[in-house]
Amino acid sequence: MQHPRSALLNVMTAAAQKAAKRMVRDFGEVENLQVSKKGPADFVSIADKKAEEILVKELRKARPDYGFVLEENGDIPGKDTSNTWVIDPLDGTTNFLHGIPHFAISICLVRDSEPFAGVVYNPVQDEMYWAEKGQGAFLNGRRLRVSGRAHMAESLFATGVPFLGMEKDARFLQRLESVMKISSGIRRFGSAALDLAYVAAGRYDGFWECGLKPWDMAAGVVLVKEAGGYVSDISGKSKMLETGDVVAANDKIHAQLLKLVK
Ligand code: 2AM
Ligand code: CA
Repeated sequence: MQHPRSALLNVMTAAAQKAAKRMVRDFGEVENLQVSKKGPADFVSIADKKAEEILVKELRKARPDYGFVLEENGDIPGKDTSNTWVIDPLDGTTNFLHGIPHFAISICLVRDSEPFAGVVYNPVQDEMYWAEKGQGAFLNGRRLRVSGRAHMAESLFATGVPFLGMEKDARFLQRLESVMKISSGIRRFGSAALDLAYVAAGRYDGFWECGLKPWDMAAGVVLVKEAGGYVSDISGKSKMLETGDVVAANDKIHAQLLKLVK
């Protein structure tokens, strides 16, 4: 039996599914463009914008007064100032661009400055993650719970490797070294939204990344919290969306991970 989903989450998952249809078709096209001289970059940026348009159209139909914070088109204020959609139409763009099937649509409803409901959808694997404050986190209808691992030595982590000079490389390398020395391994899959969803699903025991944008992480933050995990910024506070830094883990590992990356 599927767990009943709120009207709000139905709106969000339906919008994600609609945008995904075209995105999957476009992804098929990208694979053909790899060998072309110009490469698929322009094509991908059009696919990205189109997905965002579909999401805005669908969400606006259902909730006409809510505003938007968009990766591609910036901020669109709404009449209702306490509800804002924070959207990344394509998280994992570099993967998409290179024909690697690991990317997602990320939609978050931020209510009164707090991530309230989140949807992360990986259309290639047809994995739909959703969560709403106080209602739990789910993957395709199955209830999610963060992992129960309590020791760093058995824990698997995800992170983001700085690109194009973002974040001080030295600081990143220190963090990487301190975690890799005592953990079971570190992955870099290239989609912060999916990294957080994987923490919620208990696949990763923890994840940290610095220099993110609100749309990379807002939906994933709801997923991790509703799956019983902890999320903070790099100094242990709750200013993830403002600082762009996120440390997410199961309830037993979070404090240990935070100590290493602080
Ligand atoms: P994006 O795919 O929407 O750009 C991975 O480190 C995270 O950083 C992803 O959520 C990714 O979101 C973001 N990011 C932004 N610019 C990036 C880049 N040039 N290379 C890799 N990731 C990037
Ligand atoms: Ca992103």
